[in-house]
Amino acid sequence: MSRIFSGIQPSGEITIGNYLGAIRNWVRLIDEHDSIFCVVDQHAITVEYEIAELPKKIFDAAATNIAAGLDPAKCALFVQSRVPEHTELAWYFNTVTPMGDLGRMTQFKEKSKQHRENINVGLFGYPVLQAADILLYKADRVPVGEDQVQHIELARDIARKFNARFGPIFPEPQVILSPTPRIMGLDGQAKMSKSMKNYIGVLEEPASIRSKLAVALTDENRKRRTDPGNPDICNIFTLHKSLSSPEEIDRVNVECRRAGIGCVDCKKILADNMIRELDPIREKFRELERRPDEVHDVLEKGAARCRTIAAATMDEVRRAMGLR
Ligand code: AQP
Repeated sequence: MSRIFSGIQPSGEITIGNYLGAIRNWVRLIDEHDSIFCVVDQHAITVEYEIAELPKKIFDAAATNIAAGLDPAKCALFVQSRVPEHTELAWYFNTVTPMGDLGRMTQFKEKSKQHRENINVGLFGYPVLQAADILLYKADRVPVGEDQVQHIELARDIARKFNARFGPIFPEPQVILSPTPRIMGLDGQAKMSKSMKNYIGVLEEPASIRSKLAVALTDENRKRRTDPGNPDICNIFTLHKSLSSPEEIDRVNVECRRAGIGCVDCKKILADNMIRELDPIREKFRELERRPDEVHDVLEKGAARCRTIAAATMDEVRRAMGLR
C-alpha cells in the first residue's frame, strides 16, 4: 500500500482554502493509503507568532482535521515537534541542499516580503524541513494544494541527491493535487490564506459566512444586474464547483452568462451549500472541544506510531552517512 503524508500549519483559523485544497482530499484518500498527517508546529514558528496562543492553535488544527473527517482509526495524526527526528533529518538534508534552490522558492520570496523584520534561517530552510517531514516516513505520495507543488519538487531533488551520495534510502515523492488545488481569497487578489484576512474559516458561523460572501469579489466586468457575467473568471463560481451539485453548477454557469441570475442570488445558493457542508464540521469540532483528552490521546497515539517509523529510518540514515 502506498503511503501518503501531508501537513498543516497551526498558524491560524483553518480556511476553506485548506479544506477544499487539501483536507477534503485527504479524507478521500485515507481508505486507499497508509496515511500520516501532521500538525506542523515547527513550520509555524518560522514567522512571528504569539507563544501563549500556539498550544490552542495546535489543538484547534488537530480537532478541525478530525472533525472534517480524518478518522483516527484510519490514519495517524500527530504534532511535528513530538517526533524529534524531523529536525534531525532536516539537518542532514541541509548538507545536500544548495542555497540557490532555497532562494528560488516562491513561498520564501513571498513570506520574506510579508515578514521583512524577521527573515530567519528557519524560514529559508522551511522546504528542507518539509522534505524531512515527508521522507522520514518514506511517503511516496503527498496530497497538497498547488502552492506546495514547488516544495514537493524540491523534496524529490533532495531525495535524489541524498540517494546518489549515501545510497538508495528514500523514494521520490509525487504530488496528489485536489480537484480544487487553488482557492483564491474573497478579494480575488491572492491565494486564500490564514494570514491574509481574505478567508472564510471552516468553523465560521453561518451569519458570518453569508456576510463575507455578500461582499466577495465576482466578475469585475459585471457592473449591473442586467450585464451578462463570465463564470470562468469568477471566484464565486470556482467555489460553486467545489460545493454545489452538478445541476446547480450547470444552472449558474448558463444563467450567469445570460444575466438570468444576479450575483446576489448566485452567492445565496453558494452560501446555503457551504453552510450545509461546514455545519457538521463545526458541530463535531465543538464536541471535541468539550472532550480535549480524546484529541490529545489521538495525537499521542499518532506520535507513538510515527516515532517507531522515524527511528527505523534514522537508523538507516545515520549508518549510511557514517554517523555510527
Ligand atoms: N488557498 C488555497 N487553495 C488550495 N489549497 C490551499 N492550501 C493552503 N491554502 C490553499 C493547502 O492547505 C494545506 C495546508 O497548508 P498550510 O497550513 O501551509 O496553509 P496556509 O493557509 O497557506 O498556511 P500559512 O502559511 O499559515 O498561511 P499564510 O499563507 O496565511 O501565512 C497545504 O496542502 C496547502 O497547499
